[in-house]
This record gives sequence, structure tokens and C-alpha cells, in this order.
Amino acid sequence: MKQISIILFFFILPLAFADLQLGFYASSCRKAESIVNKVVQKRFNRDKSITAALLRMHFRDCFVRGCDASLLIDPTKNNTSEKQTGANASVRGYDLIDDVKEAIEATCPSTVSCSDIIALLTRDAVALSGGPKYNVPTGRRDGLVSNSIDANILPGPSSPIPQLTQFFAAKGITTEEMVTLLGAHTVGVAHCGFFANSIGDPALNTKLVNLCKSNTNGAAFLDQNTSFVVDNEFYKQILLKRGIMQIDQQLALDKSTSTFVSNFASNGDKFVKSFASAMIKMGKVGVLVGKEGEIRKNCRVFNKRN
Ligand code: HEM
Ligand SMILES: *[C@@H]1O[C@H](CO)[C@@H](O)[C@H](O)[C@H]1NC(C)=O
Ligand SMILES: *[C@@H]1O[C@H](CO)[C@@H](O)[C@H](O)[C@H]1NC(C)=O
Ligand SMILES: *[C@@H]1O[C@H](CO)[C@@H](O)[C@H](O)[C@H]1NC(C)=O
Ligand SMILES: CC(=O)N[C@H]1CO[C@H](CO)[C@@H](O)[C@@H]1O
Repeated sequence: MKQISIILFFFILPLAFADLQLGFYASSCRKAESIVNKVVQKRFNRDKSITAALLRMHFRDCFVRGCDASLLIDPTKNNTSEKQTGANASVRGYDLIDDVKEAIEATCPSTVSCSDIIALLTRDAVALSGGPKYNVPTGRRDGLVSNSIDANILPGPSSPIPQLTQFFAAKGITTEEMVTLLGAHTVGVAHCGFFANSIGDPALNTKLVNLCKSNTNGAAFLDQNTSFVVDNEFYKQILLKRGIMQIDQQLALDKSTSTFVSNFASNGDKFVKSFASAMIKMGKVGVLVGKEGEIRKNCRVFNKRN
């Protein structure tokens, strides 16, 4: 048994993730990570909601074509792109990516990928919001394809848990890791169209019904208590029947996920540790490495081909 795990560690794991590594830019762009950190810190000081924006962007990028920044591509005159699909309108933070990319290009042109920038920014924002500090392996390359229909594969806020589990399993994410990643709903908001039909907590239900009656574009915090903190409060809230989207509430109710929910609700430390490793794992889904893809100069457009 011990031997098997030694073989796994020294042989199979390094092969599987051969080209993502900690400090990939240590010699090619020594300042990359500190530039990211400086820019996000500045933004966070005036807008604490940026953490939610980045978490969602990172998720929606990774689970469509892999973490390849295909989500960042703008539509062109004759073509659509991934960011136009589904709940697209509410993914935000593209301007922050532009700011970081511009600062990094000024120091080390054509070296740092947009997909790494998303992963690093998200990591730093999570730490600024009270969440774990973790190391992100880098070396991702940017994708050459971005299609609006691709994002249709993403589950919706009312997808049943078995369907969610299957979706994540297909990307190598376990049920426990899925419950951990959905803990990202500890920050940020959802808009009226995505609320559950009826929320278990009657007072909250009334509040949200009234909100959406007066403003169909209204939004409410996913975690109704510590709405800007990356902590385990989301799990406590869904145990109190205060999940505002159906998928969130179902996590606490479905037999296959409820045990993980109660464990995370009662052990904040366990959540924080699991969240860090689940985010690192999510950031490796379907990455392009080595000579695949490209390093975009502008995160919104593919480089010119000749
Ligand atoms: C497949 C499972 C998931 C579904 C169906 C889902 C669905 C949604 C929906 C419908 C919203 C509301 C969007 C809006 O009204 O603007 C939302 C928000 C959000 N999601 Fe998820 N989500 C999922 C998984 C994840 C994961 C894995 C993460 C991150 C690791 C994540 C992070 C977020 C964040 C932070 C927000 C708030 C965004 C903001 O405030 O701008 N979600 N999600
Ligand atoms: C859009 O135009 C470009 C450049 O003319 C072309 O290469 C591409 O194939 C076109 N895409 C579609 C979907 O028509
Ligand atoms: C446009 O269309 C092609 C398919 O013809 C696709 O592969 C490409 O990535 C699309 N997106 C953009 C923004 O050009
Ligand atoms: C909100 O969170 C705080 C701090 O975690 C906790 O002490 C309090 O009981 C929570 N309140 C509600 C209404 O859930
Ligand atoms: C659901 C949604 O917000 N869809 C939007 C996606 O993006 C296109 C183009 O910007 C909009 O027209 C859609 O309304």
C-alpha cells in the first residue's frame, strides 16, 4: 500500500500535471504574481464583490473547455463567443483581467497567459476575503476557440443533484469536492430569475418575493449572513433553509451531499482546507500546456495568425 502511494506520488502525479508547476514564471516573469496581487488588492479596496466575480468567472471558464480563458474572448462581427451564453450577462470582472494583463504585458510581453491570470487573481481575492491562502500552479496556455453554444453544457440553478454530480464527475471532481466548490456561493449574489420557487425560511421567502415584484432585475446575497466572507457560513445558512437557489438548498437536503454539508457547517477549518485544495484541482481541469494554445496579448481577442 505504502509502495503504491509512493509510486503514485513520484511517478503518476508528476506525469499527469507535468506542465503546470508552482512558480512557472519565476524566471520568465519574476514579478507576475506580485503584479496580480497589487492590482487585485487595489480593486478589492473599493469593491469587495470582486471576489465573487472572479470565483464565478474561474468556474465558468474551467468547466466549458477547460481553464483556457475561452470565456474572456469577445464576440466578433460575424461570430459569437462563450461569454454570450446563458447566465452570461452577469459574469463580471473582465475589466480587472484587462488591467492585470496590461500591467503584466508592460513588464513581460507575451509571457503570462490569461488563464493563469484568472487563477492567480481568484486565489488572491479569496485570501483577501478571509478565505485560505494557497499556492496555484501555473503554466496554463490560452485557448484558440470560443463558442457561445459551448457554455450550454453548464448546469443551471435548478439542476437536480444527481445531474450536478455527474457533470462534476466527468471532470474528475468528486461529490465532496463539488459540495466544497459550491461553497463559493458563500460570496456574491444571484438575480431574481435564478431564485428557488419557494425558499424554506418564510421570512426570507417573503422578502425575496417582494424584492422581485418591485424589481425583476433585483439581486440577493447567496449567503444571507456573512455575504462578503469566504467562510463556511453558506453551509450553516442552507441548514437553516436559507438557500436562495434551488441547487444550493438541495445540497443540504439530498442524501448524497447532506453529510458533507453538515461536516463543513460544523468545521470551518475543514472547509477552508478543503476549499483550497478543491480550487487548485478545479484550476487544473482541461488545461492547455506546453506548446498548446497560445499566450494571448489581449485577453479578449485571439492573437493574429499568419
Ligand atoms: C454547477 C454548479 C453551479 C451552478 C448551477 C451555479 C449557478 C449560479 C447562478 C445561477 C448564479 C447567479 C448568477 C446571477 O444571478 O448573476 C451563481 C452565482 C455565483 N456562483 Fe455559481 N453555480 C455553480 C457552481 C459554482 C462554482 C463551482 C463556483 C466557484 C468555485 C461558483 C461561484 C459563484 C459565485 C461566486 C457567484 C456569485 C457571482 C457574483 O456575485 O457576481 N458557482 N452561480
Ligand atoms: C468570421 O470571419 C473570419 C474572418 O473573415 C473568418 O475567418 C471566420 O471563419 C468567420 N466565422 C464565421 C463563424 O463565419
Ligand atoms: C467563431 O467560430 C469558430 C467556428 O467557425 C470558432 O471555432 C471560433 O472560436 C469562434 N469564436 C470567435 C470569437 O471567433
Ligand atoms: C451569522 O454569522 C455569525 C458569525 O459567523 C454567527 O455568529 C451568527 O449566528 C449568524 N447569524 C445568523 C442569523 O445566521
Ligand atoms: C441570458 C443572457 O443574459 N443572455 C445574454 C447573453 O449575451 C447576449 C449578447 O450580449 C445577450 O443578447 C443575451 O441577452
